[in-house]
Amino acid sequence: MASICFTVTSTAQQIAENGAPGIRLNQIGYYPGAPKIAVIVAGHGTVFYVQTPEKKTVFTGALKWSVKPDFAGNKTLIADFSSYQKTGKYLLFVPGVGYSYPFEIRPFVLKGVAGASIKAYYFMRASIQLRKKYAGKWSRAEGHPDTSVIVHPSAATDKRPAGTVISSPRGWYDAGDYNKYIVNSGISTSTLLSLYEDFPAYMKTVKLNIPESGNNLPDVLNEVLWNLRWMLTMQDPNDGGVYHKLTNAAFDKFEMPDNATAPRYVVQKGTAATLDFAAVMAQASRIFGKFPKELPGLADSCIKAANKAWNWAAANPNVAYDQEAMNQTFSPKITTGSYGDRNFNDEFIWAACELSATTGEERFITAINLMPDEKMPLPTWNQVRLLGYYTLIKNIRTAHDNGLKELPELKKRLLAFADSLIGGANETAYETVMNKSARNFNWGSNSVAANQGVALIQAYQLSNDPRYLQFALANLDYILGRNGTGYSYVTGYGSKTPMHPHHRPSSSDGIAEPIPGLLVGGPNPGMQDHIKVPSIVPDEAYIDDERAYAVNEIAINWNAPLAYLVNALEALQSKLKP
Ligand SMILES: [Ca+2]
Ligand SMILES: [Ca+2]
Repeated sequence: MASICFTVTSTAQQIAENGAPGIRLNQIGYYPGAPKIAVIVAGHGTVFYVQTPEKKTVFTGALKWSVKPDFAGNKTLIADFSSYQKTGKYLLFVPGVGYSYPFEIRPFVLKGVAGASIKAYYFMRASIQLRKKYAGKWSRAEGHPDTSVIVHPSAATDKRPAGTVISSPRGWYDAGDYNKYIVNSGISTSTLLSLYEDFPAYMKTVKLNIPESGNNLPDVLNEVLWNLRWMLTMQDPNDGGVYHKLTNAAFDKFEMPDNATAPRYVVQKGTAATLDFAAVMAQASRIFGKFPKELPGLADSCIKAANKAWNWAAANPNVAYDQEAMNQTFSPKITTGSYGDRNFNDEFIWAACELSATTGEERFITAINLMPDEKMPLPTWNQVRLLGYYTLIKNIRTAHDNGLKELPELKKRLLAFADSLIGGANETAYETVMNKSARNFNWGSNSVAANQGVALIQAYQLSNDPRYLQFALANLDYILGRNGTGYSYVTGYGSKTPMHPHHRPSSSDGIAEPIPGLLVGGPNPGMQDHIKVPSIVPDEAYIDDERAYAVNEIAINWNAPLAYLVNALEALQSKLKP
C-alpha cells in the first residue's frame, strides 16, 4: 500500500457544495455488511437520501430523533442506512441541510487509513533519513543520531558516572517534540505488538513501504523493531535499571529535526520505566521468538533484558520520576515532558502478566496482587493494568497450564467492563460509547475513543458477540467524523481533517499538508495550552491550531490504539452485522 496516497477527494469547490456542516459521518466510508450511521445536528428534517455523485437516489430513509441530547442539550437526528449494502461512491442528502462529504461503501474501505496509522511511526523515526521513495513529499534529513548521549547527574552510578557518553540511537519521537520517553514508548510499542499478536494473518498482508519492506518480517514488526532496539539501549547493563527518558534539557523550538542539535541526556532510572520496559521486552520475546531465522538471538536478548529489569524493579519498587525534585538537586534542569507517575501497582501487574505469559512461570504473578480492586481502568501511559489482563486472557494456554485461578474472574470482568461501555451507547446523540460521558473528553480524548474500541475488540475476541464489534466501529466512525466538530481527526484521511497539528516536522517542512496518518488529541475543554477553543461543550472543545497542544498535538501513544482499532476492524470486517 502506498500510504502516501491521500483519500482526500474534495476540492474547495466540492466542499462548498458537499460537506454540509450539519451532517456528521465517517468521511472515508463503510463496510457493505456493517452498520452505517450519520448524525444530523442541524435540528430539522424528516427524510434522508443516499445518492450517487450524479445525485441519483439509491436509498431513502426516515430520520429519527436521538433518545438523549448531546452535551450542548440538543437532540440530533439519526440517519441509519445500514440496510443499503451496495458498493459504490455516495453522498448523503438531507433536504434543507445539504449534501454530506463524499464517502464509499466497499470491502476494505479503511485499508488506507489503517496502513497510514502505522506508517505514521516511520515518519516519527529518529536517527534516519526519510527517503523520498518511502516518505514522498515529506522526505527529510536524518535527525538526532543519538550516538553521543550524556548520562545526566540524576542517573549517575559508580560504573556510569555523570558525563559518561552512551549510544542510544533509533526510536520514535514521542509526539510534537523530539524526545524519547520509555514510559510512553512502552504502551505504544506494546499496543502495536498486540495488534500483530492478535491478528497475525491479517497483519502479514499490511505493507507499509518502509525501508525494511520485503524482508521476511511483517511490516508492523519491522516498524516496532525501530523503537524496540532503541529501548534495549536504555537499560543500564550494569544493574538492569532503565532510564526514564532520552531528552534535551528543554523543548526544541519549531524546527526540522536535523536542525535540532541541543545536547541529549539520559536521566534518572525509575520503577515505572523499568517495569514498562520489562513488560514490552517479555511480550517482544514471545512474538519475535517466532522468527528465529530472521532475528537470531533477539527473543533471548529480550527475555533476558525483561528479567533483569524485573529484578531491578523488585529491589527498587518505589522509585518515582519526580522532575521538580530532581531539578532542585541536579543540573542542567530538565523541563521536557515528565510522564511522572507515583503508583506502580499497575506497572507491576502488567510486567508480571507479560513475563508469565512468555515464560510460563507463575512466580511473577504470585509476587504481585493481580486484582487489587474491581476496576478495569482504560489503558493510559500511567495506568497499564488492563494491558496485562488482555495478555493473560488471550494467552489462556499458559494460564491454564499453570491453573491460574484468577482467570475465570478476569474474563468475567472484561466482559462486564465491555457491557458497561456499550450499555446506553445507542441512546446518545451520536450513538457511540465515546459520547456517553463528558469525562471522556480530557487531554488526548481521541485516544480514549480508540482505547474503548480496543477494549471492545478484546471482548469480541473472547466472546464472539458482534455487539462489541459494532460499537468498536462506532467509535472509529466517531474519530473519522461522526462527532461534535465534524472533523476526521486523522491527518490526511477524510474531507475535513487537521491541517495544523502541534508537530514540529509538520510545522517546519514547508509542505502544506501535515504528515499523514497522525491522530490529534481531540476535544478537551481544559485549555491547558491557554489557546481559546471555540466552544467548551466537551465534544466540541477543539481547534485546529498549531499552538493548541492540549487538543491538537499528536503522540505515539494515541496513534497506537487507533492503529489497533482500525486494523483489527479491517481484519474482522466480515464479522460485522448491519
Ligand atoms: Ca501507574
Ligand atoms: Ca507542513
